[in-house]
Amino acid sequence: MNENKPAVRPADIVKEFLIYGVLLDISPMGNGHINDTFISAWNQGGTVVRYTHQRINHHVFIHPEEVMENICRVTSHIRAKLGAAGGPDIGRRVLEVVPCRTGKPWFRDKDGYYWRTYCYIEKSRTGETVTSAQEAELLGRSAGRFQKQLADLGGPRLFETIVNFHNMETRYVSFHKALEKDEFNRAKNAGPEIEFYLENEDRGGILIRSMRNRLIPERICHNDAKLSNILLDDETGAALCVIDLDTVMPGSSLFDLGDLIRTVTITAAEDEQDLAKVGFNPVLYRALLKGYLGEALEFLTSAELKLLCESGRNLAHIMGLRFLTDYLEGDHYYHTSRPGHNLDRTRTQMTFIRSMDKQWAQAEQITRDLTSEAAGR
Ligand code: GN1
Ligand code: MG
Repeated sequence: MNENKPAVRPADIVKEFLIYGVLLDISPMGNGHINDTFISAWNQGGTVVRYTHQRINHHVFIHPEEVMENICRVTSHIRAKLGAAGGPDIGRRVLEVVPCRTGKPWFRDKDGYYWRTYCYIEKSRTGETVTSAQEAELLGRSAGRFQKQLADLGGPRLFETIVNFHNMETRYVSFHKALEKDEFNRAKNAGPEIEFYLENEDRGGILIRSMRNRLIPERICHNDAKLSNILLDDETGAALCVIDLDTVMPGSSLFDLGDLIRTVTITAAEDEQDLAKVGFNPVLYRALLKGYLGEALEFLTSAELKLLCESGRNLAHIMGLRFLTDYLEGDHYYHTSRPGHNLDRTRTQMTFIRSMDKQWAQAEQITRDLTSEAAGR
């Protein structure tokens, strides 16, 4: 968000959480588009222990308490499952929320901003691009596992932390409004992109129409299951756990698979400016899908299976549309660090879709090969 930052100091805020020891250091971290993230280090009896803190963007998440309630339910459920399975290294396989001194999982500062704290997961990293098929397969597996872990979450339906988040139809309503208004006189810089998203409008509605018509089931999903939200072990490269749980809520399994396809099988970063580097890689697609289906084939319906390939195209489509809308609206939603940043992001998504379209027959063949064992369901 491009706005004046509140005058509170992160170093004061983190002391409101139930963390022992002496604060050694706190600094900004990560490259999220929405929240502000910090990492702190504490001396706890001679050992340095680190924590992650986030200032929640309440313009995007208008009910931060509900976000945190969802996150606490989901992480407790996964932790209990990992414990019951006797899994090793549980502290690195699920996020752990640190409460604040009042016992709440969030702290509200004097400017009205909500903060939260997690134990930092050591010896881990996130990636922006994938180069090996082995890594793609592990990532696919971790997304399937995450969906499986949450399939039996009990209790009431999770809060919808952002309503209509992956609803292509309402995203198009916003796009058309932004285009009509063209408040910043930027439409002239984005002619081919605007044309592309107008041409693709009908096809883009396929997932949301399938959900509305109950052809595909509602499931708990992450809704931001992109590559950079999966934590990898520094040494082995294995996927440890899924992070950035703000949008875990009801949705479709295809939103998560699609987001992974969009970010794992692309050959460049989301904001790459040299479009010659951007494309769809079918080798990575095969590996990713193989890993995902290794976990998910047992619960996916035949209607979901038919849309696996489409989901990647669809999620690249909705992201490109959202980046373009934000560009037209003056970059008020996503963090940007250069002029035209959102337009660059729009272009990578569009180039990825075009590359996928060129290789569509092959991608569909890969999908059929890998799902054939489910034929006849
Ligand atoms: C945003 O904050 P970050 O980078 O995890 C966005 C996602 C987009 C993503 C694009 C709440 O996520 O929907 O996929 O950027 N999150 C929200 O990279 O809008
Ligand atoms: Mg996010």
